[in-house]
Amino acid sequence: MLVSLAALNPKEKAMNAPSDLTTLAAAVRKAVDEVTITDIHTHLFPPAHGDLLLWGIDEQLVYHYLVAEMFTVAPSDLKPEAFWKMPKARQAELVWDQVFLRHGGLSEAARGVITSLNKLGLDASCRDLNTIREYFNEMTIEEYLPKVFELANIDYAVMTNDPFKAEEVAAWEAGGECPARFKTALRIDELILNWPAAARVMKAAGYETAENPDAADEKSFAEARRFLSDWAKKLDPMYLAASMPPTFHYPADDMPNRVLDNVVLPLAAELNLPLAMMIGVYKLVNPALRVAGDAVGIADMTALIGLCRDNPNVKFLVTVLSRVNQHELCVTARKFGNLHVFGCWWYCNDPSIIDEITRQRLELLGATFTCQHSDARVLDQMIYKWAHARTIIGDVLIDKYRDLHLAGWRTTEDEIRREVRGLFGGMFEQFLAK
Ligand code: RAT
Ligand code: ZN
Repeated sequence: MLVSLAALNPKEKAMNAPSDLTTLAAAVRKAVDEVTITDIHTHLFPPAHGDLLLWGIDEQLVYHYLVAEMFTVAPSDLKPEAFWKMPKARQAELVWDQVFLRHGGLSEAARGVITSLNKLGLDASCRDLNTIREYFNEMTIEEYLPKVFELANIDYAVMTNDPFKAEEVAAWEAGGECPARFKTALRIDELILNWPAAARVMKAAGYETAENPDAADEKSFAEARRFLSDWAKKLDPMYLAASMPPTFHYPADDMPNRVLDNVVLPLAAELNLPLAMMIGVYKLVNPALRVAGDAVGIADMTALIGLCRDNPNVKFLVTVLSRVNQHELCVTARKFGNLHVFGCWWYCNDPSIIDEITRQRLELLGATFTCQHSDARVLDQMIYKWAHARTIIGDVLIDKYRDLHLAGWRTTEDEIRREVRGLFGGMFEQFLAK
């Protein structure tokens, strides 16, 4: 007769746990390989949003991570201004030539393209971009979208939906279906960091917001709350989100703080919507590179302490860009139950850093955080970002379960699967439900 593990008492459970390190490691690897992932932060869009949803080999090659890399080796007569004017196919060819053919494709972003092609069944070793393009030319998004989600084994991906971007607003206004595979997040960088521009957008949409920060009074803030709340009704977002510069301080006497205190935080509390903050980006340090021109800086983590402490009724989802800030982030999360740590963001999404950060987080927080998000801008990237993440995070977890086993604890396969799902999306959902 089959005995359900759930029906066993704790001692019986432990007796059913893997008893040697090889079986334990195999159970952890299997759990990580098979877990269904919730991708909590991406830049993808529903197919109904047309060109906003990027996919295919040329889009993969012009990913800003690779464009920045290409410019580190491109001939000096290739100027960014000229590059941006080229057709996308030509830009992609330049990246293929410079990054892969001439310089070996060793970076994480370059390897990622190869992993995605490989998992799709394509042979990148042919080195012929046109042959690879044929596969995508024959593909429709209706076929491709489910294929990618299935290959990556993702239940749903959270988008980044910016009500301050005209093209995104137009796409929502045009209606069209949003598949259940996509959930929304309301992006509000502009509101927090560039009040005059945000006020102009809100005003044009019929809200009475004064552009001049000095003239922004309670009326303007109430209108901004109404704007956000109307968008929240329209999109039903999972959270509000913004990326912040390393120079962000809280509390402080500046406009971002006034907007946070008068608009964002009260609304987040009222709607029980977490505020996702991605902290540590210096935008456009090299403006000519456009979206590829952002850099990293060490942030003031007392700002996060202030936010969590002074706003106990608001939940914060936080990731930081600087490797230096990772340890402080973990310690802060140990102090505040309204803070959930997620992802190895952007310049931290590299195997060596994911390995280090994930170990540190497990050691300080246990399996209570969200270990990764893809940040995919191109649909195909979900394939490699998650394939690579599964491998590294699996390696780390095998070590951590081994250490625990050697200390004398016995973990069942059910428990391993529970914790792994928690790390790959379950804890995020639990935090949201808090
Ligand atoms: O990681 C990235 O692709 C960045 O360009 C940003 O999009 C960042 O993730 C963000 O959401 O601001
Ligand atoms: Zn992002």
